[in-house]
Amino acid sequence: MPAPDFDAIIIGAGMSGMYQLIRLRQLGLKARVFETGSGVGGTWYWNRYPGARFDSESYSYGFSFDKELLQEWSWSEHFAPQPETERYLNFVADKYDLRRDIQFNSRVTAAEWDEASLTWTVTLEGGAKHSARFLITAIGALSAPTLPNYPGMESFQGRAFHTAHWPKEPISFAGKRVAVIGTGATGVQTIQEVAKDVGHLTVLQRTPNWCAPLHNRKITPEEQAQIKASYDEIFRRCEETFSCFLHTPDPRATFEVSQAEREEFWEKLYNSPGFGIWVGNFRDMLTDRTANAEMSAFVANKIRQRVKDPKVAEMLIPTNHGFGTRRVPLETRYYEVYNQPNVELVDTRATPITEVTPTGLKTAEREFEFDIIIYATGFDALTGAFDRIDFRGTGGRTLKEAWAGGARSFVGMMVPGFPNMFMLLGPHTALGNIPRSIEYNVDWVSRLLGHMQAAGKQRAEAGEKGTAAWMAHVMDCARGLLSMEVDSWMTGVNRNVAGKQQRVVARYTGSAPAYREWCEEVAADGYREVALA
Ligand code: NA7
Repeated sequence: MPAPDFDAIIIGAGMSGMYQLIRLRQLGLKARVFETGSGVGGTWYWNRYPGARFDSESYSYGFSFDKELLQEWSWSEHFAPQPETERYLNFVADKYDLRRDIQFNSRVTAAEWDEASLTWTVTLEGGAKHSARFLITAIGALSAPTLPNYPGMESFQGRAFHTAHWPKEPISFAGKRVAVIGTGATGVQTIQEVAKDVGHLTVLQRTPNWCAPLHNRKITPEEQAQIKASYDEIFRRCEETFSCFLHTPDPRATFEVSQAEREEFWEKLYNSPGFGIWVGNFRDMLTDRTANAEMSAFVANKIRQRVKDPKVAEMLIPTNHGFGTRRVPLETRYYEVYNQPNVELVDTRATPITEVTPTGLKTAEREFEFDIIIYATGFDALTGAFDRIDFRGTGGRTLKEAWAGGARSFVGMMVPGFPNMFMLLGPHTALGNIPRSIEYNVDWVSRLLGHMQAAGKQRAEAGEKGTAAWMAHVMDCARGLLSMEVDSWMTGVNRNVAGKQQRVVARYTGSAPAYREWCEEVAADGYREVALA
């Protein structure tokens, strides 16, 4: 039997694929990364839309595995913009000479397991095939963009972009009539940036989201020195918190304190940088309906104070879900955009978009003319990137078949029936501050591969029993969460995708420490739940 081309194939050269490549090299494994784009960075390569930036503190987001790298790189802002992050990831690629093992402009379309040779064969668009003993998916959790299905979309004569497929050349909005469809985290960042110099902006909003101020600013030289001296502490903090951010729930329950104390706390959170208002709030804010309603009322009043036209303010206040039950977009003068005379907010729930025309689009009541249409319409999240590749495991069974009743995984990283395949950020890994989850996933997979090397094992497959126990834990964690009662990518709903209309337990909602504890027990127990041969 011919030897496979590589020890391991990694799909994707975003942060997961890059770090995994570094770790595989340390194990002495010959690896090849296939990447659709022409550069490294994944999310930070594709999402070059205006205003794209971190909502995690920059210094909590970068790679933590190399102390030298931490000292070499200086973030310029507390929440870095996309161009800087893309530069950072290219800096990392240069430092570790990663590109020699990455094949760019190479989209993986299929991956098939062969039991006789214990190899995966990966097919690229264009037909080239490559084989490896191990297959590692580093394809992202929010990486398969989705568009609406309006009639006439192809007929539009102006320029139209999905935010995740933004062109590399600069786009000018000056004097242009621009539409933004979608008001999630991406739409909000885009809108506040485009509004700065647009001719006229129309925001087409189907569901308003609860947004909160980001409070970004430049990092001063003194802060820079302080940050570089505190990296151990910063990452220790990320390891301890619920979702790996610098913020974590307050131990108090909402009604344990007086109304005055509550207001004061919320005021402080509203005026503090980052995700504290979402993940550093009272511990029952996302589980207790009354507590959540109080918090929502607090934020609704902030919106009313910031938006001059009371009718527009009411349109921007969510009525079908409470604060924090969907991903909270962080903003910088987002609400003030609606005070500009050249900005209009259209409620597409009241008057749905019926078609795109060569010159703009139509709603049930009006016709609009645009030069540019921006689709900030989100992603087929969590499983979408997997659905786009034809994975075939033992007996030729496809991953789609295996997941027909909903995604099933063992600790988010393995799937029974798919031996020697490891998922980084697969369904049911801890999410939160994503690079922290990535580093943990990569380290866990790498340790398992090291264990296999040492034990002379060739084949690893997640067992049914361990998978069932893990999935039961995933389901348990989701019980009682108000977010489970709301449609969003976090509950697996995307109305632009067939088969994604129903809410499911799409992600792991326990804490990152609890996730790691489970995974560590598996490792400490000699990977008993993984069949090694
Ligand atoms: P999201 O959060 O999924 O937001 C997508 C937005 O697009 C949301 O406002 C949708 O409205 C809207 N949308 C989607 N399809 C349509 C159609 N057909 N018509 C009108 N409006 C539509 O994606 P983002 O990119 O903002 O953020 C995803 C994550 O990436 C984010 O949480 C960060 O963690 C990074 P809806 O709410 O469904 O009514």
